Amino acid sequence: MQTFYSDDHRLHHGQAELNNGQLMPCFEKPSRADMVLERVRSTGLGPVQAPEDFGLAPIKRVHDSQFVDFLKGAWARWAALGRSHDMLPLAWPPRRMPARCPEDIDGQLGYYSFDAGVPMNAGSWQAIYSSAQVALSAQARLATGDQAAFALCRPPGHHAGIDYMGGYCYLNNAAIATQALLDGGARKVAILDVDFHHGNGTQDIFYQRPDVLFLSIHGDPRHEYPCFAGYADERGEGAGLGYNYNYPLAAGSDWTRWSQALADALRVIAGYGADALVVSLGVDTYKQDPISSFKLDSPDYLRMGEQIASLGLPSLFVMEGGYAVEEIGINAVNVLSGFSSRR
Ligand code: OKP
Ligand code: ZN
Repeated sequence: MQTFYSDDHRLHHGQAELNNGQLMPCFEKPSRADMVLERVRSTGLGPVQAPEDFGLAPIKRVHDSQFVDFLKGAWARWAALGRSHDMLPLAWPPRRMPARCPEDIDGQLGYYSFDAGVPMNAGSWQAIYSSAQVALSAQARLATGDQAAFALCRPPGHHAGIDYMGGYCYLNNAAIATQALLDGGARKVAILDVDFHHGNGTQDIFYQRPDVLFLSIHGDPRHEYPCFAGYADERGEGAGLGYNYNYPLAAGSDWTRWSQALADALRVIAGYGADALVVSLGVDTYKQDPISSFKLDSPDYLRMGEQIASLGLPSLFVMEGGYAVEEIGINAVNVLSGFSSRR
């Protein structure tokens, strides 16, 4: 299996985030991707390649054009105010407040986000853009007949919606790649999100569409981030009704419980008749993850990969979360190795 990766991710390095009321160093840090890359190399998973540049057009196929232009130009506007520290949003419209787009950068940061977990520095846009190109490049391997590819994306993407960022995510890499598969001839694509957190952005992007089946296994939003989406009764809307599946699980869920949800999700995917599968691969379900509450262990990720392989679908793995940095490489590559052992 080929891995796509760009060093550009290192240009993005947020200083701080709020966690349980405390300002803390960002959990989403450059060493995460470095550790996964190191494991890809040391296990001999396959060649590592730099991404091609597909430009902004495939990004704007799923994201609002003004939102993308805002992200691209935000740092220059921030810096023009004499600010050199991280850019962060501050205010959001609650119920009944008219959500008109303000004119200044501070107001627009709130307009185009749903939380404050999105620090940006001078190099962030380049990292965000390259992360999307990594996903697009890996997707292109499937389009030319490869059975699998790994997009080692950073920053991650599954919380980013049509016109908003949030939760360490700016552009939705998995959604951009999914749309590119469809534009390249796939008729139907399934997205399986195994990150600990609900993929609210991916759900948002495809909620009204029957050509993308979205399934997410995650911590119950009654108790876990992103707090406002991920309930089992969110089933899609309009033409998309019936093509969205959420599996909220209780804190403490281990492989026995988690794999029951996986089995159901795989059954649904098998019945859908997809031409390809995109996996939003977060490994923050790991027992030692510092911001999550599931109890998966490293060997469980081998089983996860094997069971995903049983679908027999061309599969694109897109890196999302995972914050136990010491084990992130072992766990992520275990999924890929498990998959490869069955194909
Ligand atoms: C991004 B991805 C919990 C804090 C949660 C945001 C988490 C973003 C996760 N105390 N903060 O889905 O891994
Ligand atoms: Zn996560």
